[in-house]
Amino acid sequence: MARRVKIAAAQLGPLNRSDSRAAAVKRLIALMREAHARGARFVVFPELALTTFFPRWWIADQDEVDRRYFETAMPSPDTQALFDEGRRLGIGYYLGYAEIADVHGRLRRFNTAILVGPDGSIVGKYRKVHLPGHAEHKPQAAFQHLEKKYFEVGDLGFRVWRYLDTITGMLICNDRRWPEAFRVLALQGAEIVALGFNTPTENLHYPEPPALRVHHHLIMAQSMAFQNATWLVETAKCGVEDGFRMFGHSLIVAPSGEIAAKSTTEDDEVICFDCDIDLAQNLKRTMFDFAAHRRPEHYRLIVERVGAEVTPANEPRQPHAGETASGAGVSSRV
Ligand code: ING
Repeated sequence: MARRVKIAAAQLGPLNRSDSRAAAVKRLIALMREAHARGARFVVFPELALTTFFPRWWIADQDEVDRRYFETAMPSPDTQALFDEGRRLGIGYYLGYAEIADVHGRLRRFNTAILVGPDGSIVGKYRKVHLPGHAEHKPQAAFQHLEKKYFEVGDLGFRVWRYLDTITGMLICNDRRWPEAFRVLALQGAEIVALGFNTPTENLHYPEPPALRVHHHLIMAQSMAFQNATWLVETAKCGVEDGFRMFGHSLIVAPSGEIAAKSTTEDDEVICFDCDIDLAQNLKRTMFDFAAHRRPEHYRLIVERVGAEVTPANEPRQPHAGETASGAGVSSRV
C-alpha cells in the first residue's frame, strides 16, 4: 500500500517592515487552516516567515536588529498561537525564522527552519548553511543582501528526520543552488525535502532579466528532485515588500522532476498535492541506486577544493598542502 502524504506549500505575500509578528502569525494561521481544510497533513511555510526580508536593509544597531527581527524563543508569545492551532488541527509544518541561540554561553544568530509535528513538538531544526550576499554595507546598491552580516553559517549540518511516516529533510533558499546540499540529504534517505525561500526579483550585481531568475529557480527544483529521487516542496515569501519585489513560483515537485503544483500569485496562496511517497522507489532502485552507481573515489575534489582552480591534466602542478598528491583524485594516466 503506497504511503501518501498530502502536502501544502503555504506561500506568504509581502511582509513590510511595518507588519507586526502578530499580523504575520495571523496570516500563517489562515493559510494553515486552508491547507488543513484541503486535507493537507504537512504545511511548508517560507524562509523568515515572521518578518520582512530584513537582510535587504543595512541596520547598524545590532540591538535593533535583534529586537525587531530575531526570535529568542520558539514558540514565543507571538508564535504560540500558531503552535496551538497546529496542535488543534493535528497538522505538521516547516517554519522559517531568524533565531538567536545561546550556544555554550555565546549568542549566535542563524537563519533557521524547524519541523513541527502534529502534536506541536519541534521534531527537527536546520540552520542555513549557504549564506548568499555580503557582510559589508553597499550604499550605492539599490538594496542590500546582508545574510553574511546578520547570520552565521549553520552549525547543524544537513540532516533528515523520521516524520509523518516519511524521511524528511530541510533546506533554506540559497541551499537550492548547491547540489551538494540535496545529495547529503538523499544519502541519508530523504524522501521529502522542505525548503522555504525569499528570492529578490532583481539581481543585486548586474541587470539580469527577471524571467531568467525564475527559469533558474524552476530548473534547479526539477533537477534536484529528480537527481535525488525526492519530493521537493519550495515555498516563497514574495510580492513587493516596502517597494522591493520577490518572486513567487512556490512549487511541489515529484521525484520524477515533474512540477506537481505551482503557485500563480505573489500573495498568500496555498497549493496542495497528494504525494505518493513510494513513487521514488523505482528510481532509487535503478537509475539513482546510489550504492550501485556512485563512485566517491573520483569525487574527492568536491570536498577538498572550495573555489575552482584551473588544473589541466596536461600541465603538472604542485598539490596544495593537505590535498592528495594526484590533485583531481585520478591517476596521471593520459
Ligand atoms: N535569496 C536568494 C536565493 O538564493 C540569491 C539570494 C538570489 C543569491 C540569486 C544569488 C542569486 O534565492 C536567499 N534568501 O538566499
